[in-house]
Formats: sequence, structure tokens, C-alpha cells
Amino acid sequence: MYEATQAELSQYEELGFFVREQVFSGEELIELRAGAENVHRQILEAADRPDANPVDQVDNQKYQSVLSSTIKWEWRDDLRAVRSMEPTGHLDARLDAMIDDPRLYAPVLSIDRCDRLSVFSDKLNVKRPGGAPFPWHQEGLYLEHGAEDLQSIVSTLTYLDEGTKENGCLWVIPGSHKQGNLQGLRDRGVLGALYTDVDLIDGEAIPTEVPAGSVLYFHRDLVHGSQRNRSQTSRRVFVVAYQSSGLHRWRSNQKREVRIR
Ligand SMILES: O=C(O)CCC(=O)C(=O)O
Repeated sequence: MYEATQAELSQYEELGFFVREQVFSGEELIELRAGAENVHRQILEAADRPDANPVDQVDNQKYQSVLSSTIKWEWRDDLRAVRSMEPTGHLDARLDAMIDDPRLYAPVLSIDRCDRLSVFSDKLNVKRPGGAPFPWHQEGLYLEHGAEDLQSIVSTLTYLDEGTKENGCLWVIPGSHKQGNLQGLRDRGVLGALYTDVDLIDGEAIPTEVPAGSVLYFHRDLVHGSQRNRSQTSRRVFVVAYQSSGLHRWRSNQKREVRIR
């Protein structure tokens, strides 16, 4: 009933993404945002414990493993927040249940032409007011290290808050997925190689400005990124990547089947 339409499938093939607006209702979003804040709070508390794992620094980014989640810090003089946490479903039942919601996964069944799926990864990105940009990149470059069936991976990004240019919504370069793995930035440290040099590619970026509760479905090679949050409120997104049934989660010995309804 929630499968992708022919128009959505064509757009996915041609442009590398499509959007479904207001998939989740206002009442559901209150719960999902509470779930996101619950995860963020648990992680901050655990990271403050004396026996917490050490913080690793790669270039100017700080990473830490907390509560079985790999977190990326947003850590400046005026802000100590966690900008991304992966995975998070095990830390809040409301986010975990979202993974099994047919409104989220059913279009992926259509894209992959299958009737079962497993979870590749789930990630919560919290961009607080002033939160930093996310450089241009393609998921495929990261995911090929460890994916058991790269071709089947489809990413979904659900806006728990509205997406606006001001609050740092995701920008995409339509059609860029057709160009395959693209050249990374040179002379920009270890992480630079994973960021796309958009000066070398064709296509114009567009913002995905959408109401809260909207879902973006996108191809692993679509070039995307986001800008600083210049608004006064948080911009939170939950990113679930699905893959063929029966496979391990990314960088994990666990498997998590989608409970298809
Ligand atoms: O949250 C964002 O703005 C960036 C999302 C994204 O591209 C990612 O997490 O890979």
C-alpha cells in the first residue's frame, strides 16, 4: 500500500532521489523528537562517566564509542553536543519501531524489487542552533568498506523537524548518482578523500526544504551535504539505510531483519 509509484521509481532512477512529504504526523513527531532527545541525553551522560571510552580525533573531528554507538562530536567552546550517533535504535523503542514502519520501508521494497529487507545502518543526526555544515559526499564511498550487498542499499532520511535553508536542510545534486564514485578533495586530510569535490562535477545543487515528517529516499551515489544551522532551533533527522534480507549491519556482527507487515 505504501510502495513507490512509477513516477517515484523513475525519479529515483533519473535524479537519484525522491521525497514523500509529511509521512509522519504531528503527534508522531512529538514522540520521535522525544526519542531523539532521549538518545542524545543517554549518550551525553554515558560519555561523561569516568570509565567512558577515549575520544579519537581524525583531522578536526572527534569520535567516540558510547553505549554501542559511534558518535561524532560537535564540540566547540560554546557548544557541546553530539551531531551524529550510529546506531541508535537500541537506545530508544520509538526510533527502533520507526525502522519497521511500512510507511518508511515499503518504497524500498519497490526500489529493490524484493519482499524482505534487513537494516544496514540507522543514524540520528542532531544539528543544534549553530551546528556545523556536513560537507558534500556520497554514501557509497563510505559504505563500500563493509557492505555485503552495496547495490541493494537505499538510504532514507526522515526530517523530525522541518527542513529549511536556514536550519541546514539537506542539499542534493540531482543526477549526480549517475557519475558513480567521484573524486574526493585533495590535500584535505584523511576525511577529505571521502568528501566530494563538487567543482569537478556537473549539476546544480537544490535544497530539500520540506515540512517535518517528510522522508527523502536516495541512492548511495547521490552527492549531498548540508549547511550550518542558522536558526534558533534544532534540526534533527533519522537516517535509516536498508539492504537485502539476511545481511549483517554495517561494521557489526549483528543482523537486524525488518519486521515486514
Ligand atoms: O544531517 C545532515 O545534514 C547530513 C546527513 C548525511 O548526509 C549523512 O549523515 O550522511
